[in-house]
Amino acid sequence: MQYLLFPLLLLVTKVSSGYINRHTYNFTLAYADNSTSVLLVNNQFPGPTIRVNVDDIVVVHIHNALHTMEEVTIHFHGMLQRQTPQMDGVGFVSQMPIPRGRTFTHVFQAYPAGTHMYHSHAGLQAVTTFGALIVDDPERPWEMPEAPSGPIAFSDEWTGVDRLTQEQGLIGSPFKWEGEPSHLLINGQKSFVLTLDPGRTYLLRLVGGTSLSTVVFGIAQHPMTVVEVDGKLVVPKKNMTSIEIASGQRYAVMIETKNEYTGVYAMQASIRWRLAAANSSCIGILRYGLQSAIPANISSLALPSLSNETELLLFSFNQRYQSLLPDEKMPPGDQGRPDMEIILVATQEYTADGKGIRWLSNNATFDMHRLQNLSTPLLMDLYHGNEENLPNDVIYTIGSNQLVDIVIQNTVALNGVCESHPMHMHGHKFWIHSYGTGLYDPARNILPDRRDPGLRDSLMVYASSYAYYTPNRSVSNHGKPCGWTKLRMISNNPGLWMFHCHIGAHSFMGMNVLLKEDIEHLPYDQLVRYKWWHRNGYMSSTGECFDIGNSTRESLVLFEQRQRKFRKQTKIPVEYMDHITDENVLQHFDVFCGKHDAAGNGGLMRLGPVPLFFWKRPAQAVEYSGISNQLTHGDQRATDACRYYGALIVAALSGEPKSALLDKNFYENHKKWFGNVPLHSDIREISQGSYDVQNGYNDGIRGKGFVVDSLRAALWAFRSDDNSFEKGVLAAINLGDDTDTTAAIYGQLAGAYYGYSNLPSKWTSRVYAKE
Ligand SMILES: [Cu+2]
Repeated sequence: MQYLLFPLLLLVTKVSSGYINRHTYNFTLAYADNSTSVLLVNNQFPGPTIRVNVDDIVVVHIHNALHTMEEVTIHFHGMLQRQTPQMDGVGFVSQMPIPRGRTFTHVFQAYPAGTHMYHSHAGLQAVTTFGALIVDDPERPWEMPEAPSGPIAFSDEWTGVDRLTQEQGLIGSPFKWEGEPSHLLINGQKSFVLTLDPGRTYLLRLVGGTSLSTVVFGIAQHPMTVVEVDGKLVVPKKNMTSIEIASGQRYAVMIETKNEYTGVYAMQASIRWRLAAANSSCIGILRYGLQSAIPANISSLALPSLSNETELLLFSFNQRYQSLLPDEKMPPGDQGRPDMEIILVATQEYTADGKGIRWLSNNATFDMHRLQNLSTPLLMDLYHGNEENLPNDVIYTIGSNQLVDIVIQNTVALNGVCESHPMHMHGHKFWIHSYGTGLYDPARNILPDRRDPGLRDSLMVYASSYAYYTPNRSVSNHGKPCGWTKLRMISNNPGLWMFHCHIGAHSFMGMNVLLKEDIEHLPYDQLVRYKWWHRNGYMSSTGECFDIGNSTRESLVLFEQRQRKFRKQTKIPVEYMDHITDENVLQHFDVFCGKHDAAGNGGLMRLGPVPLFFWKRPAQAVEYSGISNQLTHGDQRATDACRYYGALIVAALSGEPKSALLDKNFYENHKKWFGNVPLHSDIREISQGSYDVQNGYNDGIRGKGFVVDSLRAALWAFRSDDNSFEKGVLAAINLGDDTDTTAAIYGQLAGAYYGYSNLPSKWTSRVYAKE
């Protein structure tokens, strides 16, 4: 019975070529008509649904078309952003917020499959700036149809209050509460009508797009079977008359429509866990086909029976959703214990002036205003080895591939009420290890309280005491412990990740922390991406790999062979093979796939991103420039050409004049960057000026595929371009032979030196797929 779901899933064996599709979406963010604060995606509410297959590449151009100074970002909620933490959409953390008139392009792999969402991660914009993101798994399709109208998204709405005024009040002195929502909405409507056929089984996707409200949802006489939670398959939970859906949570449920020609039933979403919201609910209609007439007085319809708070809490504590898939089970730890435990005590306190209010985690508040003076996002700072801007009181550093437990300890707020908090984790799924009332005890609350909890990315920290309905509430209870939740996760995704309350107001008032997770450069990851490019056209401007050199191709084929062998030895599941980040594991993998005599220019022509990434850390830039080459080309001359050229690009970015770049003592002048490791004599000769000749081709300069020739030719073009990028490119091309590569090598240094604005616009405007 437990594995009832399997007959419902078509388990298809993999026959495809592994072709990865690329999907492009254009999102324009602008205010709704006649509003200066209701922010919409493409003038739709909810925003357009993104729907792709698992592992597809998703490209989303986010354009800020606001006429005010308000900035925006979009977070893809539920996407793990493996190897793309810079695409997570958190302003000042993973990227700079997008200012007026500008566009930010997200490129990421759709993973994992399931029901997800996207929403603004700035201020309270997400009240109206969100939409569903559905990732299908073609190898595991649902056998039943989905509602033709698409996912069902819940949201709350404030009428008559301006969002910007709400934001000011929440962090102002004195504090002013945003107020309870005026309505709940289903798919943006007060009385949404869901039309289904009778006598069928449907899959409904439910998306918690609320900003404040936790809702409980049901359909009269249509019990639900929950099959997916936060995008992960769970052991089907049958006969649910109502489901709790907190902000940021997603569910997929099956319902059966009855065998009757016409039928009209009430759906209802009601607010839970808020004092002032007892009578706030939203009624929708389920009808069987257009032939079913909706009664004029819909209040005559019988309502579904929805769980109250006590029932919801007991359900979560005692009837946890469980993982369906065997490889998604929670590790037991060493005698129950993780490698690392973090306890976050959430408190609400007055600001120093006694008038403002903030949420704190372990006595530190993290509202985004703390970061507003940054000019680079924190993730970029970390990549550059610059830690001086990090808000260290809210950052928790975790090592690679650790079993990490995080406990969120709830406490009574300033008004004497314990609130419930739907917490959301970026970049990871986790297991809900245990729940408790009162105070967490690290010495006693060691073992999980349920078997095989499901993986998810959101959890509730309940008010298990001092809830709003507790009699004799008193502000003197402020700070008392009132319940906790413990999650367990594996730190297997390098990046800088938010963990925060998903209630918009609470996050805005500082209820956020950051997890900093091991973000060193991994040559293995670089090879994986080359492999994807070779096989699937990953990041190619045309969507496919065109023009690959022999050495590079042979190296990538060898890499795939080594991956297969490594898989057999380590028993790592195939779907994890491209995402290994554990350096302890990777030290047993030989990433140098280049032949010893491969001295072509393949490593040099693609070098640019490496020095650009590391330019603030020159020694690493030079070292990784060499390693980057060795992945596919084993000849020392090719490696040293890349080390030298990488150093030149770093020097150009650092503002050194052309005379310093072309100085015959460049190596001596930057010896530290090279770790005192000398250059091969052929490359040293070039660095000492062998390219410095008048007549190019007639003086022996050749644009050949041999790396020594290419390097010399590119530097000759740079030396003789009269400070004109256009002239330099043409000179490189006119040498003949491997024309495009010589020009590409020239362009890396010249582009870094002259800057984008000095490239000929007649060229930049015509770059293929430049967005
Ligand atoms: Cu909260």
